[in-house]
Amino acid sequence: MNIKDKKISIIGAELSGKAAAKLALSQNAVPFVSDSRSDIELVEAKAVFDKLQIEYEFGSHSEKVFDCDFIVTSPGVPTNSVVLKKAKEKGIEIFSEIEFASWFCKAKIISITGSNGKTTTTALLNHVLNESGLKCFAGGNIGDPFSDLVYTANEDDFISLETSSFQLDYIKYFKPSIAMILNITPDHLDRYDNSVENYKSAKLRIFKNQDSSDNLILNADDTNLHNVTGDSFVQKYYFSTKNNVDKGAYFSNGNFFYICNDQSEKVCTSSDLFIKGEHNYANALAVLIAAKLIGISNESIAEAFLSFKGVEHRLEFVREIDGIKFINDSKATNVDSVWYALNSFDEKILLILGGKDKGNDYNHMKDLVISKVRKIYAIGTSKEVIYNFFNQYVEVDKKETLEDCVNSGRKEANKNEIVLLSPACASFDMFKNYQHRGKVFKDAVMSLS
Ligand code: UMA
Ligand code: ADP
Repeated sequence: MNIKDKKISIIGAELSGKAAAKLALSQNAVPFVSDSRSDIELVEAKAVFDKLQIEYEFGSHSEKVFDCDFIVTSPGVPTNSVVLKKAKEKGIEIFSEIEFASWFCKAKIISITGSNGKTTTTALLNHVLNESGLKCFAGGNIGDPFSDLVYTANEDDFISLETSSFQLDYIKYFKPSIAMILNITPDHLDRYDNSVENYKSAKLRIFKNQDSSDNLILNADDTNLHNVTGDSFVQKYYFSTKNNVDKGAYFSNGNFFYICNDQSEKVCTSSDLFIKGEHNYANALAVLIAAKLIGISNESIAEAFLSFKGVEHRLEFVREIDGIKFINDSKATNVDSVWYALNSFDEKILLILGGKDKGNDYNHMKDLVISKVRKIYAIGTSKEVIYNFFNQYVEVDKKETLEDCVNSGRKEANKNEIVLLSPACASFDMFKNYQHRGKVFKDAVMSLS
């Protein structure tokens, strides 16, 4: 794609915006970055743009935004924001940052989406490929913007690309050689007019440009992913932790199997996988299919599964004191991920729940809470909703801070019980992000005597 001298307006000056602006510059285009936040909040971006002599405006989106050939938008900018609505009215094409980056990507893209498990799966796939001697880069929603990766990744390399629904909202030609949809459960409904269908449609866009030379990996256990491919010619593979599948991978009697052309083979066993829980078997099965399609040996897959120790803030063991385990699952920002967290333990749990609610339906986790949770500590702006919903089933204490929850958990948990931060909500009401929330939790746990 030749974008020399094209005027590109970039919305958002955080990770995606900075990376897209640098990429545009490297292609001899003329980027202009616009962010609605003030320069006091964007000190780092200002320094980057000043150094590279990239033009920008902070504080609001002026009419200058619309004086361009096209717009590249950051994932966090809502589709119904004034700036994007105006651009649409004016007939200006809008592309997401991953769409833009894909124009310049020589490496093979493996794009991973889903409501839960994206980061774990992206990181595990990256690990398996690198451990087996291939060159793979992980990026996208996981943290390093796709635009930053395209310089170093060559034709023979791979990009393990965590892809959010926000990033898929504005794709046009984006065409991964392998795509995965891990699951679809309600999340981010505040961004999709409270419509699960709208949210699902965004996720399904991942394979919209794939053809018979590409592969799509789907979760057979998720009814939301049944009969979704319509008349697409993409090669379909399925994974299941519950039943056998005709083509793809499944988990049975403690073993991981791969099946293709009616030939089924055992690849490895559950003891080869360090990360635990049924949800991680599902993530591993999706990775296994991609690895087999790429031609990685069963031995290499098994070895890499064992040496992958998981990702911070996902059911992360923090400390054990007097037989009480403290687990950080700060990344559990929706009800489904908490369901899987609760399902992963046999012990009784004191659960820290709450934050910024994105439209949760707590009915889905009610039964597991009744059977596994002894007490809930409710925090954040959703604490009243949580109290009102769960108080009839289990004891709920409303707390002001995460430190209060940790201190109470230490006092009130018995030996062989778990204090689990798995909040089912976003963190932004009390913290910078989920990483910050997880760190505050871990610091509080580490300072317990
Ligand atoms: N902004 C405007 N105008 C608006 C709205 C926002 O200028 O109308 C500006 C904000 O002032 C801000 C910038 O846009 O400065 C923020 O953009 P952003 O939120 O997209 O920030 P990035 O740093 O570019 O982060 C994004 C992803 N963020 C979101 O999707 C919300 C990061 O995923 C991702 O790691 C990063 O790109 C690199 O690819 C984070 C996330 O929370 C981790 N993702 C969601 C999730 O995982 O659930 C989808
Ligand atoms: P994402 O990037 O999609 O948010 P993560 O790998 O960061 O996914 O995990 C987010 C949360 O969901 C964590 O609490 C984790 O334990 C849980 N989780 C991981 N994989 C799955 C899965 N396949 N299904 C449901 N929950 C999962």
